[in-house]
Amino acid sequence: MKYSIYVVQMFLTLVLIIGLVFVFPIYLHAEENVVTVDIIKYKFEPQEITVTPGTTVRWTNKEKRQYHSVWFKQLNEVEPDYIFPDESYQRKFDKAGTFPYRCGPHPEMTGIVHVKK
Ligand SMILES: [Cu+2]
Repeated sequence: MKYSIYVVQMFLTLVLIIGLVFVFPIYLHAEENVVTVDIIKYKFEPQEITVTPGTTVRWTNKEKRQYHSVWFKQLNEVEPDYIFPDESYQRKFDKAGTFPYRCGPHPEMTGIVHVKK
């Protein structure tokens, strides 16, 4: 019985070390290259952005009440969850290209992410 507790302790310590060694740098790295877009007054602001490959784009809903979504419909994706005020949605762009998107509930709200080396 004592032995199994020791094994469990060893395992948990190992998980913790692996977590610190591998997960923490990934988290730091993700914060390195972030471009933000605000969603305010039924607009993506800025509406058009150009980023380098590997950049994470983070959209934050700055409305008082209205929810929106960031939907890359032209990539044949399903619409993601709505972003409510003060919430954000983010996505990493690894490949070069032009990525238009829109808001699900408001088709007139559109934006473009250009990814260029
Ligand atoms: Cu919207």
